[in-house]
Amino acid sequence: MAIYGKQKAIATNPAKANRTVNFSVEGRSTRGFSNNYIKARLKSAISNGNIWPAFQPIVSIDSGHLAGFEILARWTASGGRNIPPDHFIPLLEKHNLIDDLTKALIRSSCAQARDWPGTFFIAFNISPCQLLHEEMPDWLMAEEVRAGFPLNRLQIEVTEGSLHSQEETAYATLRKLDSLGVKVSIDDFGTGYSSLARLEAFPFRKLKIDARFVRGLDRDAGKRRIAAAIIGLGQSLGITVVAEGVESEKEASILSDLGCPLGQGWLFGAGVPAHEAREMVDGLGTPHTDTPPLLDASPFQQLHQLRSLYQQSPAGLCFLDVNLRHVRVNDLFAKMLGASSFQITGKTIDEVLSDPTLDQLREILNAALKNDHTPTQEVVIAERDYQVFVQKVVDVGGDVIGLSLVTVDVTEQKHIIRKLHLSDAHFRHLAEVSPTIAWAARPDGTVDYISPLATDIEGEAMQKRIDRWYSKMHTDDLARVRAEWLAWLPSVRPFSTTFRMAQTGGNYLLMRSRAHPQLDENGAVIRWNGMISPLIVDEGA
Ligand code: G
Ligand code: G
Ligand code: MN
Repeated sequence: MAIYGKQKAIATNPAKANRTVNFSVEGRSTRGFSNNYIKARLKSAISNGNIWPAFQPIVSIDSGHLAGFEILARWTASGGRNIPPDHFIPLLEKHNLIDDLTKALIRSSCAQARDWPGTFFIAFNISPCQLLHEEMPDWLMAEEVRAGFPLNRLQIEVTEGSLHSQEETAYATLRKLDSLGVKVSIDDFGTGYSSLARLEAFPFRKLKIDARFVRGLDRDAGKRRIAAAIIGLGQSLGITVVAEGVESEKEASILSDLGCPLGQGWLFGAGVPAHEAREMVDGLGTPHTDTPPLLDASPFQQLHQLRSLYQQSPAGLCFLDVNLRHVRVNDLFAKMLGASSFQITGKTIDEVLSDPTLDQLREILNAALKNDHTPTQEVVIAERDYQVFVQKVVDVGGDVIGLSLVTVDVTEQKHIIRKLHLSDAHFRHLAEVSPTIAWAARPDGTVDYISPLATDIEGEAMQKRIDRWYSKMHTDDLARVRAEWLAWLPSVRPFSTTFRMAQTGGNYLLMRSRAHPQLDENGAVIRWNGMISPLIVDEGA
């Protein structure tokens, strides 16, 4: 993505900014001049190179590699003043000079670009009226051959609106160009008249998304959806898509996520003179082809891939929109609700569930819409246990569009776990009835270790455990045992005593506690190691 930063936006857009200014040529209003005078000035501006080709790069959105250039006519008038194309193009059209401009632009740009390395294309804008002359493809080809630039790297851009009048003639011209290997792009797609009919009427090779759907699409979900739809349309029809007017990294990154292969705009570079374009060729590197492979499957393919994934999944799958309506469910999910997927699709959870499950699920789902991560939930539906994984789904711009649910039937596992719990409780009970506890004491008789019981709290501090043990001893025995023990210490011989230990339920169990002194080489006590066990069991053994 760092590549995007290379070509910094430098240009302003005079054509769009000065739209209300009167037509003017070389700084003077065209009003009051004779047509002949104006035509002569326009003619000389073309022939003496005051109108010149600016090269704007079109790059692969993912890699930043150069795919080609769009040639934009620029008029630098006396004193370095720029006359916007929106002003002079209509004049050239009116005075029948637009073909002269195109020829001059081809001559100049192709002759220069011919020797640059790479296989980048060059695209020219063609005015509507130019398509109405049958011989147009012939002179275009002648200019191209003369300039020595390969015809298959030549492209032309036509706006949708340009095809409105005398369409049959225009289409005949386009078909002829296509048969000569000139790729025809549809420019400013989405702004013109009846775009989809155009796509059907002629096999365009490129589709340029108008900048109005691109600029700010990171902040506007509406633009994003339109851009996504146009990109999907291009993918479905196998037409390369170019996003125009890309100005920020954010826009580029979203376009890339949407699967748009090519981009054009100030982020990648504004229109520049030939010598600067030459540097771009070195700086940006050329991709292998000007049409990167469509790695993102067409929406058509994606749909069918998703469908088969959905159906083959060993888990229940469901996509809910933000109104908690079932947009798509698989058979397993439907089965969980005791219905067919057909019966559930389109319905809200309120329409397919009842309380208390509905209440529980609604709470889980509403929380999931607000939070990024939702813990796994357990839900009981029709006396079966399910684990429900909920994930909020956001579009590439971060807008929440729904929830994805995965459900796993854990009834059998729960059954096994319940059994384990039962046997665990049984074991705990046994351990309590028949405990064998290890303990240890320092040479002075202070007990500083007692082994845990199954019923003990995990991670509990040792002193707490010891205190709890003392609290279980019958109060009458506690003082006696302590006295016996302290009196016994100096003997340095095995110790044995009995006491009553409280059981849950209020009974007492008679226990025996024994201890052995552990001695060092001088016969001094290092530790006392003891064992407590029920007297009955002990005696029986
Ligand atoms: O960058 P810019 O301001 O150049 O473009 C303004 C408009 O002028 C755009 O719609 C562009 O397509 C058009 N334009 C630029 N160069 C040419 C050209 O050589 N021929 C035609 N017909 N239109 C052009
Ligand atoms: O109509 P067409 O797409 O041919 O015109 C291209 C126009 O868009 C030119 O006027 C060109 O200068 C302008 N342009 C190119 N890149 C950008 C951009 O990133 N932002 C804006 N605002 N205009 C751009
Ligand atoms: Mn264009």
